Amino acid sequence: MQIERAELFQVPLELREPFESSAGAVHVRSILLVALSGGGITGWGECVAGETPHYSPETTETAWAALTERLLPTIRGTTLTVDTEAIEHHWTRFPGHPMARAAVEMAIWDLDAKRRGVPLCIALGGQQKPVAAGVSIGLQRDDDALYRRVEGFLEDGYRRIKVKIKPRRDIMTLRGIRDRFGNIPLIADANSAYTIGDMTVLREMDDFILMMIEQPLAPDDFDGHAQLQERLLTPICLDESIVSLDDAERALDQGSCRIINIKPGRVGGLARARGIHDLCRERDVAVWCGGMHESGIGRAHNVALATLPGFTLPGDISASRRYFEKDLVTPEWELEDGSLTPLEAPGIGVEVDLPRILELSVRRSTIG
Ligand code: OSB
Ligand code: MG
Repeated sequence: MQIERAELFQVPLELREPFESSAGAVHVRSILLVALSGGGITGWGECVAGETPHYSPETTETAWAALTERLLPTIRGTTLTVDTEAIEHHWTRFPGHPMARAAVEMAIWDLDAKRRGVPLCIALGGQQKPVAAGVSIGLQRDDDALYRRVEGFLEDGYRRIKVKIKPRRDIMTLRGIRDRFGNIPLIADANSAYTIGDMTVLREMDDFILMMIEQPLAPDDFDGHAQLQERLLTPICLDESIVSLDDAERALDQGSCRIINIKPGRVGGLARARGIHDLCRERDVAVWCGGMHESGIGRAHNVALATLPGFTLPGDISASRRYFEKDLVTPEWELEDGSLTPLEAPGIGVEVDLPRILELSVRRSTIG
């Protein structure tokens, strides 16, 4: 069936609290939504590019250009489905822009699953089952503010806490959390704020029995991460470094990490994310689903992906409330027993609030 129409919306959504990492603070998410329609059905995808080129070179602006000038015009009128080979072949004409491409690819997954009448989790090869939710907490004004956040999220039932760290906002903070909250499942995410010269302080973190340290060094520093992993007891988890299946293979071959955070946006879509999952599963390496402050649409894709069997650790998949005053989907994503569960309805399962998206959109492009 043909993809008759492609639409792109830019929807600014204010975060309920600004999110600060070693890369800076985010107040408003400029969410890009892709809607692909054919035969009376619409599939939805979300682009996770940030407002600034900190986490990755892509931004809302580069993604907008890639989508409107190349990706959407060439998708419209095709009969592409999630048959991975044909799509992969299509993408070879458009190198780069993984986050923009992922938004299109996810919309195709949703469209296909809706046509077939199956939930996205099933279409991907997962199960319709709850997935354990963790929460990622940004850098706070001071440690007391952070401890209050940790306490609140533990009360909400989150199964694991992740905190952002950077040089001089690390050892004391982590010790403070351990002193107050005991043995909770805890991750420290550095977003590349350290160098191999920080070996001593990174090794001190072994005292805190973290589940993992996420992305301590620069994204391209596979050797440095391998050296560090050799001297750390704490598993290293890579996020920014893993943009492709080749990156994942290289990281595992070199011993640069023991865990991978998979984000479909970062790696160019759900099929590629699943490919990295499959590789890790073969090698007995645990993976978990990362987050990029998605709306309920991107979250639905992440939740579906996280039902694959290799996602054995809680994801950065939190309830709608954790991020936004009001989400773009109904029902909103809610925590139940520390988990989110994909709905039984076809595709992403949640209903997209189109009137609200139209009302909030600051930019819109229609092709077809
Ligand atoms: O490094 O995992 C990260 C958000 C935006 C960009 C990068 C990261 C994050 C988060 C938040 O940690 C995860 C979430 O709750 O969506
Ligand atoms: Mg990270």
